[in-house]
Amino acid sequence: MKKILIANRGEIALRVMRTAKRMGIQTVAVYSEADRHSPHVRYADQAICLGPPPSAESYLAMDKVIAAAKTTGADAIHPGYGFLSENDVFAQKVSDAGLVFIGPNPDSIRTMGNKLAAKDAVKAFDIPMVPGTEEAITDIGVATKIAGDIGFPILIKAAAGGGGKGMRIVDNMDDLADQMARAISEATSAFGDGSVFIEKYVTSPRHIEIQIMADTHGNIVHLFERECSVQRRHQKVVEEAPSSVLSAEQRAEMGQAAVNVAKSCNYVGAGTVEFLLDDQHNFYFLEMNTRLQVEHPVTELITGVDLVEQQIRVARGEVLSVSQEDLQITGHALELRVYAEDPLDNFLPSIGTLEVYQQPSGEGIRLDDGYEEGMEVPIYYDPMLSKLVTYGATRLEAIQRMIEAIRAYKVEGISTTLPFGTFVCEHDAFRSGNFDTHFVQRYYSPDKLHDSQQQERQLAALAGLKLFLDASRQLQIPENQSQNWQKKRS
Ligand code: MV4
Repeated sequence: MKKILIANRGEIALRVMRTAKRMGIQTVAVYSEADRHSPHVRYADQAICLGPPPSAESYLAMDKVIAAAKTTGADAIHPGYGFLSENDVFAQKVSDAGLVFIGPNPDSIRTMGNKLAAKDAVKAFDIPMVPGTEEAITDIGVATKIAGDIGFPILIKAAAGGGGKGMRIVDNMDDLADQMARAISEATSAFGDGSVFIEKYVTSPRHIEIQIMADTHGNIVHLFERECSVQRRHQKVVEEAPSSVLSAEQRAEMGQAAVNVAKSCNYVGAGTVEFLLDDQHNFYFLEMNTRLQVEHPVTELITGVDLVEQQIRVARGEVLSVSQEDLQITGHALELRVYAEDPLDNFLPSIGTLEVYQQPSGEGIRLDDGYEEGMEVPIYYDPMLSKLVTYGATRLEAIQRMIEAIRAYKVEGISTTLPFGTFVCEHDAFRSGNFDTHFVQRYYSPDKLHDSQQQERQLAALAGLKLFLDASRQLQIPENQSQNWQKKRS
C-alpha cells in the first residue's frame, strides 16, 4: 500500500494523513470547491477537486471519489467518519474497482446498519440486550401485547435508524397506537424503510462504548471503553476514557461482549460497540458503529495505540500488532468537541470568519483540527471546528488541563462551544462522575454560561483591583515615608 486517498475533509482527513505520512505512505486529498484552501488539501501529496460544495456533489459522490483514486494511482481509500464511511454500497464499489477499502467488509456494514439485523446476528453470542421485540412490528395488536408484557415506558425505534434518529418514547397504552403510526411514517420518509421495533425504555442510562480492532486472521481485541454520556440531542459533547464507573471485572465483561459482537459479523478493522448502562450497572448492547469514531483520540491517549495505523496495517493484511494482554489503561483522557455554534442561542450554527484563531498547546494537550486563522466556516458541512483532547494521570488532572486549555484557546469572529466545555468541566455532577445521558438537559441553561463567564470576569476584575491596590501601597508608602522623613529633617 503506497498511496491512500482520504475520502473526507477537515480534522479527520488531516489526522489520517498524519499517520499515513509517518508510515511512509503517500496521501491524496479530495475536496469540494468550498474547501479549495483548506489545510487538508495543502497537507496531502496530491489533491483532486470533486465538485461543487454540496456533499451530494462532492464528498458523497461515490463514483467521483473512486475515479479520483484511479486517476492518482492510489491503492486504498480511507473514508474517515461520516460521509461514505458506513455505506456498504461504497465499500463494495471500492473493492470492485480493485482498490482496498480501509474498513470492514460490506456485509458487516450492512448487517450492523440495520438494528434488527444486528440483534439477529448477535443472538447466538449471549450478549445482554434490552427486553423488546426481535422483529419489525406493524400490527398494533402485537405492539399492545408486547408493551403490556415489558411494561411502560417503552421506546419505539426505527430498524434503519441509529444514533437516536427515529426514536419515540411511549409512557402509556393510550399513546401507543398514535406513536406507532407516527414512528412508522417517520421511518418511511427518513430511511425509506418503515420497520420499527419496541424496547423497554431505560430511563437514566449512561452511554458507554467499547473500541474494538480486528484483523483478517481472526484476532480481535478490545481497547476498553469510552464514556459518552455528556451529549445534547444525540450530539456528543464531551467524551472520556476510561469511564469512572466501571469495575475491572465489568470492563473485561463488556470488552468480551464487544469482541463477540465483532465476531458475530466477521468484523475487520476498527469498530465501536455501543452499550447502555442502567442505574443498577446492568449493560445492554445497543448498536455497532462500523467506522473510526470522532472520539477515538481518547482511546489512543490511554492505550498508546494509533488506531489509524492499526486500520492501515489490518487493511494490508497484517496481523494485529497488539494482543489483549499487551493492552493496558494508563491515565485519563477527555475530549471536547468544539463546534461553531452559539451555546447562548440554542446552539445555532455560528457562521463567519475565524478572525482570531490561536490553538492551545503543551503537555497533555492534543488538538485535532482542520482550521486556521482567517478561514471561513463553510455552511455545507458539520460545524465541528476541532477536538480538544487532554490527558492526565488522573481524571481530575485531565479535567483541570481541559479548563486551562479552553482558557488558552482564542477564537474570535464566530461563537463556539468552548464556554460550554468550561461549564461541563466545572460542574460538580461531572467532576464527581455521577451523571447520565440527561446531564445537559438537567443542568444546562444559557444563564449558567452567563453566570460562569460573569464570575470569571468578576474574579479577573477583583484580581486586577487587588494587584493595583497592592502595587499602589508598595509605591505610596515609601514615598510618604520619604516625604515625612524629608519634612522632619528639614
Ligand atoms: C435507548 C435508550 C433507552 N432505552 N434504548 C440513543 C442513541 C441510540 N444509539 C440509542 N439511544 C438510546 N437508546 C433504550 N431501550 C436511550 C437512548 C438514548 C441515548 C443513548 C446513548 C447516548 C445518548 C442518549 C440520549 C438519549 C437517549
